[in-house]
Parts: sequence; structure tokens; C-alpha cells
Amino acid sequence: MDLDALTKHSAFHAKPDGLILQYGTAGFRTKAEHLDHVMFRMGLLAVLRSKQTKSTIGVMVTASHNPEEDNGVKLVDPLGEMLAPSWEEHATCLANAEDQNLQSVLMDISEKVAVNLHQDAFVVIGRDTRPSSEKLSQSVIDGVTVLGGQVHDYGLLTTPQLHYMVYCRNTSGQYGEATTEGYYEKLSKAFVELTGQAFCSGDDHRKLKVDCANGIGALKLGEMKPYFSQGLSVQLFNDGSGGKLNYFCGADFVKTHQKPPQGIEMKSSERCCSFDGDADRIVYYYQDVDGHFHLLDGDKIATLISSFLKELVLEIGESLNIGVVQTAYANGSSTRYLEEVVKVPVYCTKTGVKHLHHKAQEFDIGVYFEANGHGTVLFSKAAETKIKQLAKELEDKKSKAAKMLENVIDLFNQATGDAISDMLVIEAVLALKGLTIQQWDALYMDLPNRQLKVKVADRQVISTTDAERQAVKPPGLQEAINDLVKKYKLSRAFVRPSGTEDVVRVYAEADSQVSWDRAVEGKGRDRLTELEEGGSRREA
Ligand code: G16
Repeated sequence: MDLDALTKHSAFHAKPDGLILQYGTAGFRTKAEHLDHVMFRMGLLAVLRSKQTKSTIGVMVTASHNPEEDNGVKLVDPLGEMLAPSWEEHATCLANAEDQNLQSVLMDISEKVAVNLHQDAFVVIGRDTRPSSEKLSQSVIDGVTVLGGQVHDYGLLTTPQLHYMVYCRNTSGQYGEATTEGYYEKLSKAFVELTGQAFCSGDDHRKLKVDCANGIGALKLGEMKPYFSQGLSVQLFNDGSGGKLNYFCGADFVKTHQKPPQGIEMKSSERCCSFDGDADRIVYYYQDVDGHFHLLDGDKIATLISSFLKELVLEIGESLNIGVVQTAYANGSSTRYLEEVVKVPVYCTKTGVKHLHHKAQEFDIGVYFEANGHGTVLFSKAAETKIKQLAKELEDKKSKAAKMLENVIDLFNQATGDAISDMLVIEAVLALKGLTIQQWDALYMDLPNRQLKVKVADRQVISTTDAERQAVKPPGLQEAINDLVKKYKLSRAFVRPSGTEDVVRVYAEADSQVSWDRAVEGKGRDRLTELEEGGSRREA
């Protein structure tokens, strides 16, 4: 390690006095102007992680659903998954080290994780379309090169594409070719083969309107369109040519406000969807003939996909176990539908793809979706091998089902939730089953629900347990929630600090909107005010 060079370069990326940040739900996120030193240091850390794992490591510069003025960074581990939890702690230590202690903290981490400093390191970098992202990714590159690591800068990428690249590179191309063309070709081939088996694919079935949140999704979906145009025609809105990133548009806006984004022309019964700012989340929606808006979120996606997979598995007659993973935000109706109608076991984890992904790896086929539209399906290596073998061996109906499963494996991004890949899977399932969006929506009725963001002086005063469904601190908060929910039928509520924004999130559902509004808009709000420490301002 060239310590002189490190000292010299770190002086260009000084840490603002007193700034403390934490590696949260999806890495570091805050206002872009506070992140230069964090980017440089994450470049350093990526080199250590690469040396330790003897693998390519990814660094993604994005703040995904956050406002345009924010930015963020996260590291991607060898198989395209989120950074291991023990390394999140190292990331937090390194980001918060005072400038004069940077060297010693870095050496400490190297010793703790037993890094061979002579090992080569290789880091790949991607970034979203935020105005601040290009400069910040240069700081990451500075960090990597000062420690002698090699860099490949992919430039503009969706977050799931960067995860895909890392996975491809660490499997010597077995998972796919580590280029955007490789990604487009792999997914499109699987999609076209899969939809080729659909009976009905009338013109309306093949059209989809996509709100791209004025983000990177527009650019990448635009590039990819010609690869799958024989199976689907997509029309892009909020493509970044005019509006602001995630502003009154995108998956997070649509999910939390339960209304259509601005900038999309929606006719009754047309199938529409929204990506978020880095294209790792997707939600669907439509407007009925009476002008009512209907949202099909991550829970509806999980049920559609789980039912489809369950049918295929039954068809091939193999005992592959399917498990579905959700979070506390999952609508109670979706969980009931999955358990009672689809008859698959459902598990609940803490918020954050890293938690769901980990749990989903326990099954032959692990379906995971957060209600906000972030998710994918994982196939174990054993399941994949079995399915591929059956696709070759079996005859007739069984072989058709096995071949479909084979295509589904290729179509899902096995590294992380991916809006483009999920969109293609959903479109394929709807076409294969001949379902309209209304029929999909009618599979079950959501319990009325709401999510609020509450701005408080210090969100960390709230801590939770039981997959974030129970608050343990501050004292009295859980009792107050219990008092409220017991008055309403099928009601449930929880409060948790966000890991990506400086807010507390409040979720509640009940058998009717009236019950919900009484619970949260009335006494619940007053009680929350009493419990907040240090005064507060709140936003819905
Ligand atoms: C990130 C995570 C998601 C999480 C979301 C909100 O999404 O990847 O798993 O659900 O943040 O997290 P929190 O409620 O802790 O703020 P994205 O799309 O912003 O990367």
C-alpha cells in the first residue's frame, strides 16, 4: 500500500467536520454535496473486498428513489448480491474516520479481514443519471486506483445491470456476457422464447406504457426495446428529456401516493407501469372505466408470479420447494392469498433487499418482493440443473413446462430485483395465461392501507424487533399502536426508521379506509406527536 499516495489523494476528498453517516438499507445516502469523501473511501474499501474475495467487486453510484439532489453509493459482492453485513460495519467505520485517522482505520480493517495486500484487485463501477453522479464516480475511481486496483467504468447503468455485470465476471461468463448487449440479448432471448408459447397475444396484450421516473431506466429500456419488439411494444414516458428525477413520477411516488405519475397519458384499462430512479423497482397500474386508479404493487407481482411458478412445478411433477419472502409492508390480503390459495409458505424479513434475498436462497425456488416493487426470483443451482435436465428429457406437456421454467430462470435477474427483467416476466406471464390487468388485479382485494413519512429530529430514537413489526423504543410507542389497532377489524400498523431517507415510516392497514383514517389521521397522529422527541415536522 502506497501510504504517501493515499495521504496525498485523500486530501482531495476531505471529510466534512462532524459528518457521521451509516451504511443503511442500500448503502450510504444523503445530499450529494456531502458524499465526495465517502465515494473515495468506498473505492478504497472495494479494493480490500476484491483482494479478500479474489473477485471482481461492484460499486454503484445512485440514490435510487431519493430526490435528485441526493446521491448514494453501495458495494456489490461477488455473486452480484449486496455487501456482506460484516463489511457494512467496515464501510461505516471507514466513511466516518477523521481524515488524520484514515490510514490507520484502513490498516485495521485489512488486518481484521486478513487481506493479502499483494493480491490483485478489480472493481467495476456504474452510475445513474443524477447530475452529481459522474463527478462522484470519479472519486470512487480515485479511491480504487490509489490502492493499485484496476477499474472498469461502465458509466451509465441501471443498478440491476451493475449487479448482473459483477455476477457475470465472477462466473467467467457462465451467467452471461458482462456487457449491456449481453444483458439485453440474454433477457430478450428468454422473453421471446417464452412468449412464443402464448396462444393469444392480440395487439392490446402486447402494448405497455412505462413511466421511467426521468431516470436511467429510460435510456436502458430505450436501448433494449429493439431486442424484444417482436414480443412486446413499450412506450416510454418521463424519459428524462424534460422532468426531474423521481419528481411526481416513478415507482416510489406511485406506490406511496397511490395515484398515477404526472407525465403519462393513461386511457381506461390500459396497462401501465413505473420504474424507480435506478430501475430496480416496478409497480403496475391502470384506470378503470369509472376513472378509478388501481395499483398492482410488489405484493400483486409476487402472487402472480408465485401462482405461475407453482403451476409449472406441479406440471413437471417434481418436488421443488417454493418459498415466498415479504416484509412487514406486505398487504395482509396478499399473505393470506399466497398461503391459502396458492398454498406456498410465506416468510417475513426486515426491509431491504439484502434480507429478502438471503432468505429466498433457502428454497429451490425463492420468490421475494417488497410491496414497493423491489424483488426477483432465485433458483438454487440444484433446481436449475434439474429443470434443464427435465427440459431435455420429458415429453409433451411436461417438457413444455420445464422449458418455460428454463426461460424463466434466464429472464429473472438472479443477482437482484430488476425492473426491466420483472417487467418482461410479468408481461410473459400475462400473455401465457391470457390475463388482462383487471383479471390479475381481481385475484384478491388489497386491504386499504397507507404509508406516511414523518420527519423527526432523530429517527434513531425508534428501534424495532420482530422483522420491524414491533417497536421496542421509545417506551410507550408500541402500546399506543396496540391500543389503536385493536379497535379496528383486520388492522395492523407499525413504525420504523428509514434506512435511506431522514424520515420515520408509518404503515397501517385495516378492513376499510374509514377505519384506517380514523386510526391514523385521528388519535394516532396525536399520540405520535406526543411520542416524538425534540419536536418535529411531518409530511404525508
Ligand atoms: C432501497 C432498498 C429497498 C427498500 C427501500 C426503502 O430501495 O433497496 O430494499 O425497501 O430502499 O428502504 P427504507 O424504508 O429503509 O428507506 P431503493 O429502490 O431506494 O434502492
